[in-house]
Amino acid sequence: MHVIDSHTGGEPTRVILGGGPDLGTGPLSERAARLAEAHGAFCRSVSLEPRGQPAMVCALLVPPVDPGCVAGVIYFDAGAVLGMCGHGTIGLAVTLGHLGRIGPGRHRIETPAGIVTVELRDAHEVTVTNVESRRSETGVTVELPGHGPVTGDIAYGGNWFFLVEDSPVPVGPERIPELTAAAIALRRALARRPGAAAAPVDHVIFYGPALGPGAHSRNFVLCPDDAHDRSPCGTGSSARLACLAASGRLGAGEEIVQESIIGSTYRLSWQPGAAGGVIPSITGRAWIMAEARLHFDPDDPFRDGIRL
Ligand code: PYC
Repeated sequence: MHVIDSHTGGEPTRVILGGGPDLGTGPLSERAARLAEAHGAFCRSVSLEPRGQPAMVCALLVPPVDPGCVAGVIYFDAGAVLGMCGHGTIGLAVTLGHLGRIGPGRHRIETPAGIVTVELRDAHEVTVTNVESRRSETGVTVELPGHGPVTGDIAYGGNWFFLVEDSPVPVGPERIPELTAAAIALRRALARRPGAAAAPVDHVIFYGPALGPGAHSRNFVLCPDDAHDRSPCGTGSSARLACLAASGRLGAGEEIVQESIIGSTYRLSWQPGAAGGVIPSITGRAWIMAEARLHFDPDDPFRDGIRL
């Protein structure tokens, strides 16, 4: 299996160029559902240790339905198949540029959540124009054992997020174990809410004060596999833009800088969407790290990955 690894603001993306499962044809949302239902062992074998690493997000290239797209892609981590992935799309654009498959300029990419646009600005910098994003609920309060009530918004940015502005744990790299435990407990509590199936939250974001000059805030993002995003999270930033726009705190075209838990940054802005939400723009930088062929020896006791 031929893969190229990159990182976007510290968050890894493994682009699978060939050798993945046959998902048939049809809409990418259906092919993504097939991947989730029938190929869990494949997803874990590529993303988990020893071949992968805890934060790994994989990008399986598939033929797009729309001939105007340069690629179709289905993202997954060890815990879930994702609707979209912002850092992964930045990594994918840089990888396609590295391969000479795209040049500088704008290109369309098909994902299970819809068609997104990438603008490859140079070898590293990419702006993603994401699918329309929206806040679905505001002021949702859930009980977090050991901390008390925690209030946040539920929003869609290509994946579903619970966004907590008043973090129950200070947002800093030295608090990652507590942030992770709190976010997992909140996600569990949210899953028990009536109506949870309509907005199946699998990512949780806590916000705290930015450390860098000029940045809007710093975040901690819990992903479906319980790893935290090292980047500011593209789909999470899209959900954040939808919340800021809905509460009148950020106007169309205004730009903010979002910091990740490790201090890497995205530049963010939005334009009005056709359905009343926002069309997010996310600008970030990615670097190629490795090009490899993965081997799956039938005698390898850890061929399908190590589940800790
Ligand atoms: O950048 O959208 C993102 C993302 C989702 C999960 C990890 N990164």
